Amino acid sequence: MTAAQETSIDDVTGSEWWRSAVVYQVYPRSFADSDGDGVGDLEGVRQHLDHLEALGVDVLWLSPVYRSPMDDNGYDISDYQQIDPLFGTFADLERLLEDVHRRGMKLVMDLVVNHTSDEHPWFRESRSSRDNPKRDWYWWRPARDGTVPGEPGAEPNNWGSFFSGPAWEYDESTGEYFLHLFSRKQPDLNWENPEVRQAVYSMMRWWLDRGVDGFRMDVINMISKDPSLPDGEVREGEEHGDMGRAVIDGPRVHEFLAEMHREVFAPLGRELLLVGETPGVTIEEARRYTDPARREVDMVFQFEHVQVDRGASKWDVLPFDMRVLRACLARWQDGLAEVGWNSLYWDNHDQPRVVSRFGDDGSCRVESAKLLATLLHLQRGTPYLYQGDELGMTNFPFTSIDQFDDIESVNYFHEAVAKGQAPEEVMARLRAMSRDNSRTPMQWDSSAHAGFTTGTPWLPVNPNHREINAEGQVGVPGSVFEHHRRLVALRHDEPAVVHGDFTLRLADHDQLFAFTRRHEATELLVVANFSGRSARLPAALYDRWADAELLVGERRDAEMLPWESRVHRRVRT
Ligand code: TEU
Repeated sequence: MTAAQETSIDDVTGSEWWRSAVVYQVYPRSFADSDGDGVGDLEGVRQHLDHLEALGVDVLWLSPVYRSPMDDNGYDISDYQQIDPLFGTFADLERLLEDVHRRGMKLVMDLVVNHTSDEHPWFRESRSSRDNPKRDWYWWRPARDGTVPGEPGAEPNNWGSFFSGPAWEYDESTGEYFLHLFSRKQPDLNWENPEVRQAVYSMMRWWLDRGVDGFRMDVINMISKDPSLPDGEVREGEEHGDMGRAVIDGPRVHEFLAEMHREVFAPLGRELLLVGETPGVTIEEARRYTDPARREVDMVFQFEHVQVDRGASKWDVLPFDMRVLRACLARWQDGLAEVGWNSLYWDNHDQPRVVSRFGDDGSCRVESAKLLATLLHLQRGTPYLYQGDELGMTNFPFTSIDQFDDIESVNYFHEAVAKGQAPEEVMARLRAMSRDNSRTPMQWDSSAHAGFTTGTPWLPVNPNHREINAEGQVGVPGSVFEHHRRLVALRHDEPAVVHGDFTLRLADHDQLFAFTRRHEATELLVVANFSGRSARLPAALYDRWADAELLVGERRDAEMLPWESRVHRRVRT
């Protein structure tokens, strides 16, 4: 544990330590393979904790490692209290947890309780017969009146699944449909049923009793559905209705989260990190979820900033406009300034790589990766780094649908081609937006499989790993890695980064993304030339800051180079 880490976590005492923490997300399948089977595992994570410690991060968020048929790579859980053999054993998890704690870091697990796998014993019982005691643990409904069960259009309502097709699956043996917002192997749990909630809470206590330090809660704002399950609006060109408001931030969601906090977390009195993944959440709702006085969660993942370059669906790719992104982020900074707290992220296992998406993954890859890092780490909120962000990893040059693994991408490809769309056009959208872009193996070195495995990687390694890898960056001045390390240290050393209020500057500038953070006598200026052309700093801003201390960046010129970013500090005496 570094001295900086020792002070920082404790300078925000007690239950809100996470305000000065930095979280690192590991997608176990793609991080490091210790047994040569081509798939990452827990021992692989443990063997690379030095990398996280060198970066200075405080928390490791582990995407699911529980027993799963892997229909959605672990987000379909068949046993919450068992480790899937693909990732190792429970002893491996315990060793990892012990090692993480010994290094002064914390471990947050992924909690996937909006749905289970259809191979989970709860669902096996539920589908066994209409009068099984667990029937109401899931959402079962008869076919729509006047239809032939099992026939297209007979689904109880017109909702479409996030992974293409209808959100209902017909079960021949019991003659009813079950709801699945995601894949048909991910049936939704019925949180209206208190037995379901109690079963989930006891499972959470089981993990907390074993020392984990919190949860990232998967699609937690979808657990409360409008019990009337109304049809959704069918947008033009769409086959199915949009479940939207009937499942997102539903009528009892805050009641359920307050109950969970009261029954699971409050009795422990421990310093946990509770982050909710909340697609479609609004600022108003985010304030309700994260207001400490309401005792629900500490922060949420909002999605507006990762939807600025798409239309109604993620595959409806639109040109990226920095000004739209800047305005969106400033809105969330202002919206949660008084109440609540932001989680800050560019990437995760569901998003394409940000340097390819919002930056320049060509000649200015390093500069643009650093700029994106500066803007992420210096906002008000808790930063989340996704494995590979710290190296400036890019999207993968997919050439064939056979290279894809992600159920969302593969289903979309076949659905779109079946609708007559040109395969090459669909491939272009997948190259831009597919989740597999961020799931390619971690690039540890320039060897054959980037040091990820001695076997055959489950997903191809990005050919640019020869240039982009940890071995070539850790300890190397000017690297993207060292830039992230500097920014993490700044959050630990400079209270203004944690507590400072946020004020957007140059709100109408076409190229510059600038804001100040002010805390007590300290003011920070963050200014970034978010474009591939040089940009001149307006005199008013330049004259005021040019001679201030330069915390991040090498240059003080009024002219900013393409993708250049700087952080200045001024302390009023
Ligand atoms: O993601 C929910 C979610 O919002 C994403 O599915 C998103 O809609 C989509 O991927 C954007 O392309 C969570 C998990 O992060 C994701 O990996 C799972 O597939 C999903 O829930 C179901 O558990």
